[in-house]
Amino acid sequence: MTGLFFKDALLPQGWARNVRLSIEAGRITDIAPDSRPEPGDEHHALALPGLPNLHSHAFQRGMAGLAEVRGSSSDSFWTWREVMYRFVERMTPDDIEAIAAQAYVEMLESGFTRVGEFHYVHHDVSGTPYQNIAELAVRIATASQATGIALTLLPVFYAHAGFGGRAPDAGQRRFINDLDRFSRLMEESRQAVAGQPAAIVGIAPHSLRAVTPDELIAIVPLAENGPIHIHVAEQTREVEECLAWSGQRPVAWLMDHAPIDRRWCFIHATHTTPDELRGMAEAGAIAGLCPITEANLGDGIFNAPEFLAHGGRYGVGSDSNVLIGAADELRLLEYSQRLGNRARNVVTGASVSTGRTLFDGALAGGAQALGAEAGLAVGHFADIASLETGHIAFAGRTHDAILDSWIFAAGRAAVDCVWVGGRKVVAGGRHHDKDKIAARFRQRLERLLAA
Ligand code: NGQ
Ligand code: ZN
Repeated sequence: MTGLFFKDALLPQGWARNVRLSIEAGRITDIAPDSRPEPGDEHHALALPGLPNLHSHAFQRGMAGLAEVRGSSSDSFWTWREVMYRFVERMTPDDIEAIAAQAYVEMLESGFTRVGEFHYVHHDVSGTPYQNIAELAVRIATASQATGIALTLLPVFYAHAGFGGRAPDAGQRRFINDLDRFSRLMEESRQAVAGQPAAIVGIAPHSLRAVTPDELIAIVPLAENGPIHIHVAEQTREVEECLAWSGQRPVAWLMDHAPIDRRWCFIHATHTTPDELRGMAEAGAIAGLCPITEANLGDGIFNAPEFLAHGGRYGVGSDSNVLIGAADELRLLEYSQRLGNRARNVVTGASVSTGRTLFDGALAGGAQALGAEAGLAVGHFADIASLETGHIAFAGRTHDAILDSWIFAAGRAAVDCVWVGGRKVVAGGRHHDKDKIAARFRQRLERLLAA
């Protein structure tokens, strides 16, 4: 049994003082506010629940900063994708494992405790399955286990290059499966995480560009009770192509043709109509927002005011991992709304802290999207981030003002310790295996980029 004692903690019912958490076998077995520390307890200042990162392509951490040169004409999401495909062509399983571990260390150090890995690079460089068809899922699982981040693995079904079942491009050969091979991949992916008690498996049809309607309906049962994630309406070109193909916009098409419910997470949902947003909100689907990547790729701005007016739920994801940070995603979510709406305190309600609203929203929505529990409660995994209350940004602040100051004025540097499933993986802002994982990442990248 481990005892953790916090001077302040954010519990589901709100802030509490002098909170003693008891942890057994990775789970919280008791929460005692207004208590005293017991001998042997670890003492910390302020506990937050760890945040879920609902959307990651871990391997893309390796190309962060390598797509920031404009081509001869104008650059776009689609030219970025060409650069990304060229990077995918070279990675070995060891590269992918090393890059994923580095990304997961950075997530943990920033206060994320679970990652939704939208995992779509499946095959070798020639497009041939590895001997274990889920070899690269095994590598993702190994990286999550080694770093300690809890994993929601979302094996991706990818079969086509565009609407109407267009044949895949050469650059997509490492992603492609038919239905048979995908169901084997799902079985082996479940095996890959079998040793991790907190792991959850869902599925991810990559996008409406990559699956046909029949394929989409056929794979839904493979999720069993797990989450279902799909990229949707990130780019206006996708909306135009979907309209040309079906007469409907992508979110509207999904609402009409797929069994959308609370298990679903719509990644991006950037280009939507008010009706589409109302449909998503009423179905209980999560909007999976990835503000840093959406800014980096020039996607556009999510219509948060409309979605929130219908009670829509959202979470945040680090997606391309060009920059990894829990506070950073929440900050840019709010800032993009301020810029787009020329207003302040947008993703919030009246007279409440915006930081608190963003945090609570991303915690609940992210947990729902990853099939996980939200918050510090008895029976839940002990997934906790503590803040360094001595950080200058927190001078004179308490409670919600600390959250606001963390998100808007401090960021990663103010994260102190992180526990996942009761295991302390970050102390003093540093992951316990940071140096070794960083050295391996550096070595793999030097080799990859020299080739
Ligand atoms: C991906 N990433 O699968 O990595 C996508 C780009 C696509 C983002 N959408 C590829 N951010 O959508 O075709
Ligand atoms: Zn994505």
